[in-house]
Amino acid sequence: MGSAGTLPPLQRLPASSGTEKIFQAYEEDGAVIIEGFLTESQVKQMNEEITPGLEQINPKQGSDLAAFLGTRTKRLPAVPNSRVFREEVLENELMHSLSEKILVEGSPDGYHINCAQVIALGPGAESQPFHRDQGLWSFWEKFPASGPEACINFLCSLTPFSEENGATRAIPRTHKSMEDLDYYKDAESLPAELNPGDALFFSGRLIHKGGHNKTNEVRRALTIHLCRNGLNTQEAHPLTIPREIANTMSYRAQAMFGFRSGWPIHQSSGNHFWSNSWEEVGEGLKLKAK
Ligand code: AKG
Repeated sequence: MGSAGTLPPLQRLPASSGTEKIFQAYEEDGAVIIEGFLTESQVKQMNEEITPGLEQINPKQGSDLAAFLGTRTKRLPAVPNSRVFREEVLENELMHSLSEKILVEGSPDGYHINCAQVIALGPGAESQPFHRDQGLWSFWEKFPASGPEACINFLCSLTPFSEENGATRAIPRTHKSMEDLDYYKDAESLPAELNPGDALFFSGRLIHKGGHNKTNEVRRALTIHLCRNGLNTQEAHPLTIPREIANTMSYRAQAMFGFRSGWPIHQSSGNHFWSNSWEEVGEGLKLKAK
């Protein structure tokens, strides 16, 4: 395994570089920093909106899952807690064009959100173990690295990310091999140092982890983790997001959380999955869309 000195640096591209250049960097390294993925005002508003919710929750304790999630780390669902997330961040066209390019091979494929949450890494939070996000669906780990992508992650910074405060750590190019995770136990990695609004965009195959927060600050991230339709999601969104909130969202945003039969809409194959007797599920539910 390469050392930090020999690892290729994480490429940084402004959001304005567009889908093709960002896709190319993602293909090369499995991860790329997208500068200015969120606007300054989105970051400011989101920070204001999530603060009361974060104050009311505590990190999980007392299980292997809690240890993985971080016993000093708070995780807050974004949809019910942030209007700017629902109305603006979810409409990010760069995020949708990359998702479509990577997660949709053809009709009737689609993509949706596995989880969208704020990750607030408290002072002293320990580093996570290295992992691949696709490991959520253990069978996907049996596919070769050349196979289709299960999921992708836009991990956005809501506060500055530094090596000291627990920036996400990544091992570039590990999306190209399917070594057992043990192989990376003591491997060198790079911190994704981000300004608020930047995103670390990475493959579900990339080896990464949340870093160790050695400071007294809280490091806040927003993870938008998207996966292929057909993969069950971590969060039971349509059962947990109140209908009144879903009614305020666009059709595409509703589809991201299972309130619609699918996205993108495939005219020829119709409502192939997650339907109501072949009808679009939101129609049957008389769901409004903005
Ligand atoms: C995870 O929880 O799966 C992560 O990779 C979190 C990364 C981070 O918080 O930097």
